[in-house]
Amino acid sequence: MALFRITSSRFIETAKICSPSVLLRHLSDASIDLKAILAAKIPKEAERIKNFRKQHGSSKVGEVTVDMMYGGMRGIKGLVCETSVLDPDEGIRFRGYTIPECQKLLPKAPCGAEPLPEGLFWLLITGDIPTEGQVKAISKQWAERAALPAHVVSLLNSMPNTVHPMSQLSAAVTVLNSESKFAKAYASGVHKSKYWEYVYEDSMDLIAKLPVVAATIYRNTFKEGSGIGAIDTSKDWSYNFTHMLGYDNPDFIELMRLYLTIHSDHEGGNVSAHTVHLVGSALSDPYLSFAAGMNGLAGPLHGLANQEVLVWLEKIRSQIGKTPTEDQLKDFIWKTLKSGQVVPGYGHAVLRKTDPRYTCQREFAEKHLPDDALYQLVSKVYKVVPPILQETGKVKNPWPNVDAHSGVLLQYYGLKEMNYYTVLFGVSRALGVLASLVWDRGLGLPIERPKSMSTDALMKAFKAS
Ligand code: CMX
Repeated sequence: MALFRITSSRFIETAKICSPSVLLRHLSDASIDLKAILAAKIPKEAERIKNFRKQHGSSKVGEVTVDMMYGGMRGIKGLVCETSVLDPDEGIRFRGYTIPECQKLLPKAPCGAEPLPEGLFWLLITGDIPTEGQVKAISKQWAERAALPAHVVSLLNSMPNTVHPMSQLSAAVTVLNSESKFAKAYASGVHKSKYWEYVYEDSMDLIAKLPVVAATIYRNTFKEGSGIGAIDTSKDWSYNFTHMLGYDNPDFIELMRLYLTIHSDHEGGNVSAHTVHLVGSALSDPYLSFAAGMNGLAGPLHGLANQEVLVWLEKIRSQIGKTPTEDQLKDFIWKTLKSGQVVPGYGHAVLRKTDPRYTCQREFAEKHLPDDALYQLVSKVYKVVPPILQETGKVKNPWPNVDAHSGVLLQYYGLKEMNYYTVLFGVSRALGVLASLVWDRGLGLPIERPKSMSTDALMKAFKAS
């Protein structure tokens, strides 16, 4: 309704002075203005939540047990996240849409088959499936906002290539906060009802700049600092990113569109999403909040698992050979477990079935690289690992997650530097966590501060010792 008001008032104003074709252009200008659309949605949603809290603010959602407190807060429902919901059996839904539904409904590049991540961002931040025009407008904005300030370029160029790409990403994003419009507005005393507008501007800028940062890291670290080329403002985000990395195979660009779409969001409690939300709640600007999230993504139990999977597969190939038998694989997996290590790419804190992000990458492999030897190995591992993890009797989810499949696809297209893989995950994760951050400030969520207890105090509460 509010959106209609914005559109129709502009319509009436311009109706007095414009020809019909100009009127149509004004109408469509309003329909692609993401910030205006959010400006209409945020107060309505804030009002809906206010009324809900008035009625149900003291209703209970669940119980907290002692095991939950010592067990990584698993299962505690203590966060609100609008952008996506993770069902243990079904997997992720982005604003209610499954991955296959997103693949079908979101706009694609000309002649492309995979969704454009710009469309997923629009869906995450507005809740609506975007039109092609809306997605094109986002591609254009991101291309136009992509330039890096000189000090970030010189910081990246001064990094020795022994610094892990995720550390380079985190450092570059941290110092990019010199550009934060939110930090400047806050310092100049902007009213808190306006915070979200500056967080939105920073988020759009940061998403636009991330591929340039990430491609610079890649070319500096692995390709002897051989430049990244220019952004083409008529092309989409993934096209430009893949080209800046130095690749132009159209199938690889399609893979990147899929990759950057499916890694974007996994509801609110995972380490990277939760960290961005938590740090943002202190009103740290989006650059600082996102950098903090990237430091969490860089952990081997979270995003770095995509690197670990490739390291582990390479160990199999070097120790056993390129086509191990099932029995040889079983021995190797048991050896991994008995040496106190995890099988990377398997298991999940919430999922209890094969991750649909794994499945859609498997489908991509079936379509584009069915005979690839490494893909054959990944498929064999998929057959052999789950029964073994089940046999341990302790692993709650023996099935593969997203990280078990992403590396093999990148290897196939020539991006073989496995310690770069988590950076790609990070670029995608920006879409979800920054969409959420805009809403966090739009809804005026307070600083996050759960209560902790000492073991002594807990024991006292239950008269235990
Ligand atoms: N290999 C070996 N052991 C595993 C395992 C795996 N893949 N997954 C779980 N376990 C073990 C746990 O280490 C734990 O052992 P202890 O009781 O000895 O501490 C036990 O099984 C129970 O763990 P769980 O409840 O099943 O799993 P958690 O919720 O604690 O942890 C996760 C989830 C993802 C950290 C874990 O499954 C794991 O370490 N997997 C491998 C790393 C990985 O692929 N991470 C990527 C996840 C997706 C992402 O965030 O990108």
